[in-house]
Amino acid sequence: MLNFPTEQQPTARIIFQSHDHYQVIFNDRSVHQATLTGRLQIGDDLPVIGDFVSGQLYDQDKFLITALLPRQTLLTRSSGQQKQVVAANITTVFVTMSLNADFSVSRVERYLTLAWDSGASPVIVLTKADLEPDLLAARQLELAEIAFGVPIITTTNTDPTAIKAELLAYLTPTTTAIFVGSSGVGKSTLLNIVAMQQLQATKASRANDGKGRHTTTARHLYYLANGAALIDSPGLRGVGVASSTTTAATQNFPDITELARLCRFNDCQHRSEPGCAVQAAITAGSLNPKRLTDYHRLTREIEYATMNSRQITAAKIKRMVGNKKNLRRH
Ligand SMILES: Nc1nc2c(ncn2[C@@H]2O[C@H](COP(=O)(O)OP(=O)(O)OP(=O)(O)O)[C@@H](O)[C@H]2O)c(=O)[nH]1
Ligand SMILES: [Mg+2]
Ligand SMILES: [Zn+2]
Repeated sequence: MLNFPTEQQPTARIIFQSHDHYQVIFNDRSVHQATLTGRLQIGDDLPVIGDFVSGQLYDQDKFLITALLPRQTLLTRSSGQQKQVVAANITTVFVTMSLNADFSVSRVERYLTLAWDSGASPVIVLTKADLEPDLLAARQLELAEIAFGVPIITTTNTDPTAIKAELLAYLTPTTTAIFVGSSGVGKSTLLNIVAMQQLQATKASRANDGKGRHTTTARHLYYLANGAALIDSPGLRGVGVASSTTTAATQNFPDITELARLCRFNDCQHRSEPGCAVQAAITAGSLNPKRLTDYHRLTREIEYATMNSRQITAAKIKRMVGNKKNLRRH
């Protein structure tokens, strides 16, 4: 039996969604195709993967979703100006990154922000440790500097026993975890290992640049034997941190917003990201650095205004240490 909320009506959990086609799982682990009632279809809050819903069975095995049950957490990301809902009721976010081509501390930081913002707890998973054994210690250290108590797990697919032990420590019967990270880092590989069956296809990365092939194309939630739920997701192209800062920033800093369109990353924070057009303009003397300082102050204030106290403390510590790290570099 799964840990479902009890309701008057039958309760189910969304394990897959593609446009208006849903799949749900019942407490007895039976899986059904599902659709939304008209009222839900036109509402603001569309059910997403991980949501608990109530409704009715019809036609023997089809499920009509009539209500969305309250969410404990909501994982979102921003894509350009838009906020996208990734999944609901996530308790643990496995921020997955490979030790080789994909390694980026700033990307991990962005994922950690997404996870904290959602109300879930992050765990950093450093994969493919076998590929660059000489780099392992240095990379673990780099991550430890920004992790702040967030656990860091290191995995290699040649040691499934260790992977199971490490990941299952975070996969209790009340957990709903999700793998996030770039394509090809080994998310589906990890899922298959902890589930001890070939649930998801995996594919070798491209030989020339080591980039993934976007093998997984949709999110899918699986229940493990112990009752933990685990979502595999496609590699995300960019990690946008959704926030209400965008509008305010656009209004007050048209010069920076204009330049930002030329930054390499569309979620560039204009701090030390490579290919940052705002930093380049400052270096070239065409933008007064004070503009950027003011811009950062504004975005930080808005961020704080929307954070809870735990997040504010975490953000302050991160900022303090970020500064120290920069000092050391100079
Ligand atoms: N050497 C090595 N290869 C690994 C490891 N983990 C996964 N791989 C390989 O990396 C490739 C990509 O793995 P996937 O699990 O498909 O990656 P993914 O993150 O699910 O990729 P998308 O579905 O595209 O987002 C496969 O060929 C895996 O066998 C590891 O620890 N070491
Ligand atoms: Mg995959
Ligand atoms: Zn930038």
